[in-house]
Amino acid sequence: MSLVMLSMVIAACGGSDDGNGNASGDGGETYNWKFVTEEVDGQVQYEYAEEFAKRMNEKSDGAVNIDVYEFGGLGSETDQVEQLQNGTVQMAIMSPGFTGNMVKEGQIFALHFLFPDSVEQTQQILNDSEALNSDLRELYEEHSISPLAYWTEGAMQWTSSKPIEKPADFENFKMRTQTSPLILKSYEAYGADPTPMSWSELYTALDRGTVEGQENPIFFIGDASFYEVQDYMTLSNHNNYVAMTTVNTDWYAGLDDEMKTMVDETVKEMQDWVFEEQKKQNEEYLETIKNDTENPTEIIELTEEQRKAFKEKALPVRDFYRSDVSTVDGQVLDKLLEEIEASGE
Ligand code: 6CS
Repeated sequence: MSLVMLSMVIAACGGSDDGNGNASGDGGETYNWKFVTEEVDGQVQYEYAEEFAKRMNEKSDGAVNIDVYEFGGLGSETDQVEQLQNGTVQMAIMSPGFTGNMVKEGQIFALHFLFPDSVEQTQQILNDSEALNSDLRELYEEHSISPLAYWTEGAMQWTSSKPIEKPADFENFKMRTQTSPLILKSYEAYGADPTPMSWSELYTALDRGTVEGQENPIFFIGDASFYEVQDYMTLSNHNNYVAMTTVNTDWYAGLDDEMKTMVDETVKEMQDWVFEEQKKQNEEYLETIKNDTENPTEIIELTEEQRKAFKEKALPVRDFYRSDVSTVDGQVLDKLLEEIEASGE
C-alpha cells in the first residue's frame, strides 16, 4: 500500500500519522519507512536493505513496512544524502566517499593501506572500533546522519585501460573517483589525474575513454560490467570499500524504545549476514571476470614488494589528513590506528 493510500485508510479509521512514517489507528501502530541504497537489485547494498526490511517486518508481525529503493530511483548519491538529512527517507546505505565535503573526518576511509589486508580483520575493526562507532558517529550526527554500522563490501581493486603495476603507471592517468576530496588526494599522491563522478556515468566514461580507470570491489566491477570496457584488473587490495547503515538522527531518536531496540538488534545481526554476502559475490564475480572470454581482462596480482611501493606514496596522505582535513586534530585517525594495532596487525 502506498503512503498516500495508507494515510487515507488511517484517516477513515480515525487514526493519526506523525509525518515520520509512523501511524496509529484502531489496529495498533504501523511504521512505513523508506530505505534508499546506492546500488541496484542483486548488488550487496540493495540485498542488505531487502533482508533488513524482511527481518523487521517479521519481527514486528507486519507492523514495520520498509520500501527499499534502488540507486537512481530517488536521484544521485548526493541527493540521497540530502534526503536522509531532511527526513524524506528514514534509512540509507551511504558511502563516506560521497560525504567528504561535509563530514571531513569521514574521509578517513579514503586513506589507502590503512586497514589490515585481511577483510575479516577489517570487518572486526569496523564492528568494534570506538573511534568509528562513537567519535566519528558523533561528527556525522552534527549533520543529522547517524551511522549505526560500518561494513565492508570487500577489498578494492583497480581496473584500467593500461597495466597498473607501479605508482609511475598512474602518471597523468585519468582515474574516476567518488566525490570526497581526500580520495582525489590519494590518487594525486601516485601522480594520477582523478575525476569525481557518479557511478551511473562510469560505464560510458570508461567506454569512451573520458576516464581510463576506476577502483571498486570485484563484485561491483563485475555486476556493473566495468570490466567489459577495461583491459586490466590489478588485484591491489589498496583499501576496503566501507559502507554505512545510516538513519536520520532525529527520526531515530524519536522511535519508541521497543522499535529502537528492534532496529539496533537487526542492524547488529546484519553485520555477519552482509559479510557473507559480499564474500560470496566477490568470489563469484572474480570467476565471472576470469571466465568471460568475450570480454577478456588481464588480471595482475601485485606482489608484496609492488604493494609496498604504493604504500610508501600513500602514507604521507595520512599527514595531510591530520593537518589539513581533520577537524579534531587527527584524533579519530590516531585512535583508529591504535585500535588497528591492538587488533594484532
Ligand atoms: O563506485 C561507486 O560509486 C559505487 N560502488 C559501490 C561498491 N557501491 C555504490 C557506489 O556508489
